[in-house]
Amino acid sequence: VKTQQQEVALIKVPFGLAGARNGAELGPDELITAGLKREIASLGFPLNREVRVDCPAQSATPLGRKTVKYLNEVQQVSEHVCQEVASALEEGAFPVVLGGDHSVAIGTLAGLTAHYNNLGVIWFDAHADLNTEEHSLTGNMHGMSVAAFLGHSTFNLSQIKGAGSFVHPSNLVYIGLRDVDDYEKEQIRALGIRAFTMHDIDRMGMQHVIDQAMVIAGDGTEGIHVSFDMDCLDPREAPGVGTPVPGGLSYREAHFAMECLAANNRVVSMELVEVNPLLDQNRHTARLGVGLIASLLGKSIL
Ligand code: EXY
Ligand code: MN
Ligand code: MN
Ligand code: MN
Repeated sequence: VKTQQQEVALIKVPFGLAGARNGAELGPDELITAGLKREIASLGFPLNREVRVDCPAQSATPLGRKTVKYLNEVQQVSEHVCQEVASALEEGAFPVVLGGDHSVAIGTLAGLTAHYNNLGVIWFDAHADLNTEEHSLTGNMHGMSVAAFLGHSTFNLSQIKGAGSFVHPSNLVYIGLRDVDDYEKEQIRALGIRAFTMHDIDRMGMQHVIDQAMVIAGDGTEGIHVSFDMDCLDPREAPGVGTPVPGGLSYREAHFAMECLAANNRVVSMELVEVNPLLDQNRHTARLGVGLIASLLGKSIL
């Protein structure tokens, strides 16, 4: 369990241009309104900083299919997120990055790799986010973040000022996959990435999955980053996401995973993305997100 003295750096990234629908840019404020700071304070963590990364508004970038949308905007936001994450880590804080669509992970990983030479990543998602500019069927960059930090897309960590080296695919683990493009399936096989799909979770249970995930992401690394896309949850639990896919994690499976990760002192940062208040019902998804962050930070039932 993390020491209660460690500071939490809250990094809000109200950026939604790389997603499939409008609304993810409202995610950080929604999570704050749903009580995130109260939860963090009641767990005893002082705030290292609470920053809001300046995010560009919609521009005139062409929106044609197979065109990468908003590349310049993603690059600009990634550099700002990178600086905040790296500076929080220098001060010994635990970054909690609030999206925004999942492209914000590119900046988070840039900042993390600036600090850690070898990093493990546990990626909770219905999707693999492993497309490149040429292979994406939508041009939405939230579906390309993993390719960017592995170094497989043209736009990748090496184009972000201050970023460190690429993450090694053997230290990446997926949990919750159920909507994967053909190209992404080929890549997962070719790179030997460990992926626990919904089928695997059904078969072996979350306890076994999370135990293995911590071993893989922790193997030879200096820390583990948890990237949590709210669409890993079943849409009945988390309706407020831009790209819902039926058949996802239950409330308890997701919380149990976070509780197990909290008990592992290798976790060095977390991000929670793709909360879309415009599609939510009664702030349900944001409240669930707050509960999951609290569980990862060590909140227990008793
Ligand atoms: N694979 C699809 C695409 O590349 O557009 C869907 C990606 C959805 C990505 C969401 C954030 O996880
Ligand atoms: Mn500083
Ligand atoms: Mn995602
Ligand atoms: Mn997703």
